[in-house]
Amino acid sequence: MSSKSETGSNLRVDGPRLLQRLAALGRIGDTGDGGARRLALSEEDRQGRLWLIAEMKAIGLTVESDKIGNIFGTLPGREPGPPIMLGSHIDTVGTGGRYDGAYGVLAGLEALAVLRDAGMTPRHSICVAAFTNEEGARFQPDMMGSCVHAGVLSLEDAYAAKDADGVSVGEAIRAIDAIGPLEPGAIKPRAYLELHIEQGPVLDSEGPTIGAVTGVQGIRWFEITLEGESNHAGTTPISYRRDPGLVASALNVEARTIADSIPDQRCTVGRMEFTPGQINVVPKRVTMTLDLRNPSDSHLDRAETHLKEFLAQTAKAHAVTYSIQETARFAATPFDERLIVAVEGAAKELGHATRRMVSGAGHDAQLIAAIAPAAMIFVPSVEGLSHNPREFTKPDDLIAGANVLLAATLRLADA
Ligand code: HGY
Ligand code: MN
Ligand code: MN
Repeated sequence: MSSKSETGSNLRVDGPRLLQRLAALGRIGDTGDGGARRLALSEEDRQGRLWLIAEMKAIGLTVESDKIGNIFGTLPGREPGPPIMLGSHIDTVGTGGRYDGAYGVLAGLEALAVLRDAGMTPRHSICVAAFTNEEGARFQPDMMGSCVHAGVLSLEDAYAAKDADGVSVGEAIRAIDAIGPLEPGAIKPRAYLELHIEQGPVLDSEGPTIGAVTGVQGIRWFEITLEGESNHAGTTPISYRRDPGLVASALNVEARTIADSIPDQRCTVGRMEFTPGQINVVPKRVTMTLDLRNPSDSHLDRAETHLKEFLAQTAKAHAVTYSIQETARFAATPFDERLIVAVEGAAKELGHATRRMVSGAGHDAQLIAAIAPAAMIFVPSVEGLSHNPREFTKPDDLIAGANVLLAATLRLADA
């Protein structure tokens, strides 16, 4: 590290500048209740992208983007070769907060701004990535941009994914002019570090401030369409009914029963839509989603098998037909031990205790781990809230996490 201060170990982020950028990005797609809504490839996402690119350029980074719209800002190193990559995402769910994703991208940006301000050129290049459609709220699968970057999803299949209105990723990405020239996966990182809010209650309720994340649990998403027969709510005897709403509701209850009976199992029915959705009509159709998660893939297999068998039996008993489409499948993913140790060492250097933990939420790091050593750093989410406008992390914790990211990055950037 050629610089005024040889190791950079005395460097700290500019806290107010980081908080100011977080607030500025949070105003893009501001939902007026403390949250933000920047659904992937929406107008708000377009504005967020343009803002981020301007911030990257203002710091003097080399800015590039690829054909799925992933954005990369790079601080060149003294030596040629693959960069250390930091990053996360700037898209949100529909009722999102201001920290999920944005924090990791902007803390990465802040780390590079600090190096720039200090006149430091790291041995290896350092790049900050903002991956397209991490959330999967509008287009499935989630982590779409990092899936394409890691080569586990083709650009064609990504472009073909459609939202609830039938708009494809290909149409939406063109509409916001977010297609870049780089081929997917063009920037192969030497290592990947992602700073993120925990989005769960562990650090907030038990401490400490810094989580050294050892991996991400497995994820499986399904979209289920159930077909019955619409009929009069008053004249149709129960024995005549073919009610998809009953089967959907029974599946939701069974999902909770399974979650309570398999260790570390989480099941969520996030959406259940009735058609025609009128008070006096037995529903014709129900579309619903199922989100299964577990740190153990074999436990996930058990939950998936059980719920599919339950669905088949219950649908048959009520003469309801159905189709089930898998929209995401990610194996439980361990992170790189050397990087986890670097995170723990960086935190210790800054006087922070750490705890090792598995991530409950999916993250881009889960995919980048397939092509490079990867790890994550967590900071507390107050009350464990996330995917909720009340998502909040204390400024001191945001700054502490960003300093740990900076210190860990400096260790890797000169290794
Ligand atoms: O669903 C997830 O865990 C992530 O927020 N996409
Ligand atoms: Mn996220
Ligand atoms: Mn999220």
